[in-house]
Amino acid sequence: MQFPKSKQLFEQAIQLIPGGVNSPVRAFKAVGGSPVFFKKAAGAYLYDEDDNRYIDYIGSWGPMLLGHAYPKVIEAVQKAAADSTSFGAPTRREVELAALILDMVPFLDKIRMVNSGTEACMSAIRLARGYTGRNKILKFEGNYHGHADSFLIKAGSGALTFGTPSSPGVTPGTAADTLTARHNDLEQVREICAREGSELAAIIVEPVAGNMGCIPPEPGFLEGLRALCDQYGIVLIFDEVMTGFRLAKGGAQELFEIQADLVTYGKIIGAGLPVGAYAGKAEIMDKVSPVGPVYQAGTLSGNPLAMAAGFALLSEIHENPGIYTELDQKAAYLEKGLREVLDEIGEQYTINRLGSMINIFFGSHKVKDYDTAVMTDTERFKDYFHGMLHNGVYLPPAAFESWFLSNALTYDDLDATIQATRQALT
Ligand code: HOZ
Repeated sequence: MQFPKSKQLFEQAIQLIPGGVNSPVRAFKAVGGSPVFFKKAAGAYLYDEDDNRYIDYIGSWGPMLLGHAYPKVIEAVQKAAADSTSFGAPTRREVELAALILDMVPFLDKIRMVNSGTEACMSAIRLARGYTGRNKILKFEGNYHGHADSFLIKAGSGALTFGTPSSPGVTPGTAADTLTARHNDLEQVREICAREGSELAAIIVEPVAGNMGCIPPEPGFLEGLRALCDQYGIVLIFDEVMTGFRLAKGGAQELFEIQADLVTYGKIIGAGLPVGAYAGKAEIMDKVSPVGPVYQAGTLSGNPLAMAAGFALLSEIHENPGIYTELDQKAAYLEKGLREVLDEIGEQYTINRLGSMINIFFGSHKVKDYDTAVMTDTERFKDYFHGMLHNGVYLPPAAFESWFLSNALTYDDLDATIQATRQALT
């Protein structure tokens, strides 16, 4: 496979954009080489500027649950665009999407649309602080909640990949208000709460971590967080930017039957357009301006294109809940095939999977938190990544990212991925 046009574009891009990219993980720094530039995608396939085709396992980091350029989504966006791309005033589409989400997800009374997952998480902790009158929050090592200052403390995703999990530019004062605990370590959370529980406004967690690879919760972890939040009057926030509508119609709350106080969403509620939202109990949400004193605003919030796209995608899911079984079956098939190949060639590995979130870690130890994720063999992942790329499979260009399957993948695609794995690693 050759990438001359991508290489040329990257050379141009690095003169114009820091690192040549608008989001760090895309730069391929974690895997080496030069990033691929894409020009289009359809269903399960990506096409680069050099007309190479790839089976896609990123799905724009989650939202392409039904595949790229899903016809009903495209039609909805085109129709909405013809009516204007932005109003900065209320529209019917915001009400329709809000109603649909609140209908699909259990335990939510009200929702506020914003423009990204970062904004959603940033607004959710401000709201938790305003609601409780407390300043501190607790997050988990290797969890990534976007790039707002409060979250760039032991963060996952690109921050972890590039060795800057706690970023310069975050003031000591802000950092002091963010406590961290080991993911999946309820005992440590218990100790922190015993010490500082009455000062904690929120505990925020990725219910299935996806930004240090895929890490499902240990039994009792999420339940334990719920109980501690109840005991100490702390707002429990599920960051469902990755898990929302991906693991179940009602996200992690439905899957684990645990009620969070607030949940945050990102790109999937706009079918990949720039959007986010935070939602929860009316008692808390009614503290948001203009009904309450906690301020948050935005001209692009509730953007009509994003609302139309999200409504089309989520309606499709709502009407066809069997999608989750199909996705789970496909992911299970892929997992089984990958295990067979990896065992056959004697590779040391761990596969973590929950529903359509999955990834391979190289190294044989269990991966359940930040420390065990960073112990994995990232050099081996680099070989694997490039081998897969050359065999027409596009994986996340970093070891510490979950893969996301789409229901557009066929069993032939999954077989091709399993075969590519054999070729990439032998
Ligand atoms: N932080 C994202 C993955 N966890 C990557 C965003 C992007 O590069 O689009």
